Amino acid sequence: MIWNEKYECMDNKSKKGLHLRRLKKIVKFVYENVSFYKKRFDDVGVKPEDIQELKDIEKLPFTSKTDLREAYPFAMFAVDDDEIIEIHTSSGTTGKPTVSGYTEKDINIWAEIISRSITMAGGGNKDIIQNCYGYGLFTGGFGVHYGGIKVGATVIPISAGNTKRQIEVMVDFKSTILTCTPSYALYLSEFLEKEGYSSKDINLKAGLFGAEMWTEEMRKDLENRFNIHALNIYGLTEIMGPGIAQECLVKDGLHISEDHFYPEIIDPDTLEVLEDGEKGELVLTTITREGMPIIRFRTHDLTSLNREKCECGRTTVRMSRITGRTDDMLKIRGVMIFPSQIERALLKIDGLTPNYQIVVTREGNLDEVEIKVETTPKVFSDKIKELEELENKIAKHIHKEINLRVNVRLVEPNTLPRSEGKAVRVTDERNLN
Ligand code: DLL
Repeated sequence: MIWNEKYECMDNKSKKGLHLRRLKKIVKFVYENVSFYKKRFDDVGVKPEDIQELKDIEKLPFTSKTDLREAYPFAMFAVDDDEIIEIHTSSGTTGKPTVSGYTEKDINIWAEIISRSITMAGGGNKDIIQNCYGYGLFTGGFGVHYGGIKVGATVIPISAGNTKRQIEVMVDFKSTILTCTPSYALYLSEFLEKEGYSSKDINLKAGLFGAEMWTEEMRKDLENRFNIHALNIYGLTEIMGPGIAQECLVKDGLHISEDHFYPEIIDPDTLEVLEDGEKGELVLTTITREGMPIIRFRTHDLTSLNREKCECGRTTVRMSRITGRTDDMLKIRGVMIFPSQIERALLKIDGLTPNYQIVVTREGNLDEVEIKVETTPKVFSDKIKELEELENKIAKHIHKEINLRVNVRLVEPNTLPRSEGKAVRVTDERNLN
């Protein structure tokens, strides 16, 4: 099932035509309506008329998170304040949050792209969506809500937290689709087990998991625990929220709704645009948004693009699973490592759970990495010697897989903190400034 065949199955030529028309229009629109963009374009000497072919997008300057912060709260809006009907913000853990404003048309587009996401997961009007993304300024809750309503599903707006209640609702209301972060899904599955339920007692068929990095290994784990299709949903506040890209049941990359968002991949150091298939930083341009159109936003998320037609029949460009962010990369004793590489290596070992934490410290001039990871109850041993042997075995395995020497500390099941939203996996205690 495809939600919107017209736009999800376009041939290449029509797609390029659509992109160029929409790009020209949005560039003119921001030039005339957002003083930030007028100044930016004037500074580099580009006028809207200079966009004659798609490649001309490369003439336009990038927009960064700092630019959006400086525009706090509303200076990036392209329409009068009274046309803005909803506002969301990023979590803003460092500094001011970035604000995202939506007109009615923008909210309709958001509902449209999430309708596509739900359809990609095999969902429709018969489904009961347990939406545990947070409702509020975070985009997760409302975004999924609008899409769920548009496909005619029943949405349970339970939001994040109160895990006991989540389990009750999942069992009693027979939820069929679960939407939350992958780390919270893991916690929910543990809680289910603790309450004495198995996957047979629930009615879930799919999960739309996103808002944080996760791996194929984690997918397998979640699919086994719930007996569902665990699918990846991607998005970010600055561009719109969840639903910018979504995996279908083929599970081979996330389809970008490219009739609304134009993606590019750049080398984060040279800022050059890379070829399809090459891995780099995702840059997104909103080509239909009214309230707060964004030109060439540097997401800092690392991925690559694949334009081949998918087995599902959709022709939309697919991005690979995000493997990290340019600012997530850890440099340890000179070696570049992403937390996702550690997660993948860990989850290849039987008896470990995806509950882990990476702690980086510096002793003298030497970086040390400790990985705390929970074992399954069966594996956890009271015998110190046995535990130590296992820890050494895991450390050797990680060294072999990713060439990084680490100290492993196995901890008892259910002792690391759980998260209801985005999990914090890394604590970097080095003072690197
Ligand atoms: O996390 C929007 C969202 C809500 C996406 C619900 C999916 C589901 P922000 O809080 O602005 O928005 O965070 C955006 O989260 O730049 C990525 O680094 C990360 N992220 C989002 N989805 C994924 C994913 C929402 N599927 C930032 N895989 C992005 C990896 C993701 N990272």
